[in-house]
Amino acid sequence: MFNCRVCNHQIEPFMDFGPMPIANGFLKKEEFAEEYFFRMEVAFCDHCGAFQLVEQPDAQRMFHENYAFFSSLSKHMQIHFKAYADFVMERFFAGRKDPFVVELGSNDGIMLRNFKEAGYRHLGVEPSENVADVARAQGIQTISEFFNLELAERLVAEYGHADAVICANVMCHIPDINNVAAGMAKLLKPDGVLMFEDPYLGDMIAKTSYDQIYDEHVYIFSATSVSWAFGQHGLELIDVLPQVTHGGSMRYVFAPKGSHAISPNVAALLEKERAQGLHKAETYEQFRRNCEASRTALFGLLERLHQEGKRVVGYGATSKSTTVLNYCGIRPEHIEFISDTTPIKQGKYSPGVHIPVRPYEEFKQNPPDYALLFAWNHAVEIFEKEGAFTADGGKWITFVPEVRVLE
Ligand code: DWN
Ligand code: ZN
Repeated sequence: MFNCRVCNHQIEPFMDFGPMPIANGFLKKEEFAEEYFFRMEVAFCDHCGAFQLVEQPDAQRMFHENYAFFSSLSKHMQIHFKAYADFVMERFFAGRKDPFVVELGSNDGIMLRNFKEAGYRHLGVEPSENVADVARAQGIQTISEFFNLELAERLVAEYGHADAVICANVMCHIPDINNVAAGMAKLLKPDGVLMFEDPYLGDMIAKTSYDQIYDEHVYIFSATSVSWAFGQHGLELIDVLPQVTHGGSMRYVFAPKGSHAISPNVAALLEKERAQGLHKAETYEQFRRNCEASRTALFGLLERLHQEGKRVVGYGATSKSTTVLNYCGIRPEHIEFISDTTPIKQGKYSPGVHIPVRPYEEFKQNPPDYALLFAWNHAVEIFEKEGAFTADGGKWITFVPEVRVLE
């Protein structure tokens, strides 16, 4: 038993992924002996609807001066964040006098650069110094701190209240959601808006995309769970907008209660979540069985290809791949290397199972028989540029929504 992180009710974990390393903790050989592991179990709270990790490593172990994820490496994500920024400016900034936007977890400035270019007052809050430095180098105002109620009070004193507080792929990383929600409510103007988007529970359940679960993702949200959590802090859900990013995400828009009209999208999504059974323990039991079947199928396929002497290379050393590799018991003999375009990951080894990560050029120069698509959420962008691999007889292995070789 443990206490729900959101509402404090006693809940029982329903699934144990076993010992897991830090998902973005790509490491050197000499660091193998010291590698940190935690027990990754997940629980669903039938009181507030929160799907959550039972244990999460300390934030400093995950987000630090060597954080290995740079948002701007994906062209499609650059386009996505421009559209997100346009949505905020067009729908909420029109007619406002000198609006001020604060982004939490602003990474390398991929979203805020759009506000900067449009001449709006902006501030990024990004705890990982190395990615924040990339933003600062482009003139995007960024501070490197963890956001909480105390920081919100300091920001109000220094910059005034915000017209919009925005984030993407950040809220689901923050365990003390109550403190952060209180801080966001404090930072907002009485008619301000708060919005965030994160991987969506409904998609994860429907696609058995269990690789969304790793140390950094302490929650996988639904409209039901976020409206409960933020409702405790005087905020109400005024709109929801599904996104294709990260394999199926949801953008939630909140505002101080009574300050904005509520879109009919909200009631429709809450109803859809009930119809999907997101409020029922049985749904999560079935999800666990689906994950186990997916694990058996992927391991079986890689084992067979290994015995047949085929070369398999991983495509994209994602955080998500750490869950897949460790949960499925995949070993270096199954996967020759993982190709990735991020310089800080190259020359290192994947967390836990220690498969080498190599520059993309090695994939191009010596294409394998099979590419295991760990970055499946970027499939459209990747298939666009890998036509030659497929044309030359290369095959793709995917595991979402089911394990299969794409012909
Ligand atoms: O929530 C999070 C999301 C936003 O980003 C974080 N917790 C960490 C991270 O998760 P991820 O590592 O699973 O994200 P991606 O975007 O799926 O990672 C893609 C990886 O693949 C990057 O390392 C870059 C690489 N890549 C590549 O080598 N070639 C990506 C593309 C599109 C490519 O063509
Ligand atoms: Zn709860």
